[in-house]
Amino acid sequence: MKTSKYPICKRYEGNPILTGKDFPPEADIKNVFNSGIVKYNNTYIMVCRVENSALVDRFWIAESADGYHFKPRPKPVDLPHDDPEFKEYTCGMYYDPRVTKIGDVYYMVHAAHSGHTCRLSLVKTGDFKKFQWMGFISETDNRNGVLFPEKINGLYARLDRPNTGADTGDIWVSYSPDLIFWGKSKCVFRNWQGIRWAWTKIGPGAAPIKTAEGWLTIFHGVRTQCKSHFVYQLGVCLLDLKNPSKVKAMSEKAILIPEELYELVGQTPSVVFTCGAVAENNGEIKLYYGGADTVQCVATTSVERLIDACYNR
Ligand code: BMA
Repeated sequence: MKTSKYPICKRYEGNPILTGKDFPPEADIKNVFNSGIVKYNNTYIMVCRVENSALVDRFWIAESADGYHFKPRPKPVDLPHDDPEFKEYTCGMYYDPRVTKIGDVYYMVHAAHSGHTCRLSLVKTGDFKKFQWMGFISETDNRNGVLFPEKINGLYARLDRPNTGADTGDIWVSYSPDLIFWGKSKCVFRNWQGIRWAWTKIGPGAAPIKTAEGWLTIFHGVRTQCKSHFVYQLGVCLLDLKNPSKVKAMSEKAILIPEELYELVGQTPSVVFTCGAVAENNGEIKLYYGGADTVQCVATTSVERLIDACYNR
């Protein structure tokens, strides 16, 4: 295997950037991780996944001017807890929001969990003050979905991970004329294709970033270690711009693996998991990720470095 002297991702020395202690004490937040992120009017808006000690999940917005120091708003996002359909399929559990800007609208695909297992659900906002729930956009057994930032061949597009068996799954692409009805689904790649460290399951992470080389796509890959526990790492690939079911290149190596204490120790040990990244105008990428399902972290890399990684340079 070829090796580069440059690390692919550099962890921020102030990690973790958010923990439960940063939220108002009365909210009793224990864990904050796997948050969505987007830049809105020069402010970094993080849609945090937070959990309290009763294991109730909420989305809670935290804002930052520099992408590293975040201040949570006084209250969590108000999603329609009382909508009968929303209630039937969420039982108070919704998580892993992935935010994508399409035109002037910000869409958030997230997992919603109930006795019916997990479905993808869609929320939209124009200003991060009012949120509109648009409905469920998958059947059960699908918990990782992310929208592309623009239509492809006239249709909205998304990557997701329908489970293809007990605790296994591959990355698929689907298309939609209206973001609600999805079809033309194709498998993009399977958990054993191209990478040796993700034989259990793979799923999309951050919204794909458009580059001249293709859609730069950061994903998670999971392996079952010693038959007992999952290890979650992050990988990167380039998908064809016009036909994202085609993988143009993929890094053999993981771009981030659990190594620091805050990634190895927590409510789920050995997990780095991303729901979002910000690509800056100068080519830098801030990659936001959850550590051990407990804390929120960030690392930096660049479009150029990730494209090199995809070609194993
Ligand atoms: C996945 C998701 C993530 C979580 C990860 C590791 O299936 O549920 O929310 O971070 O497992 O536990």
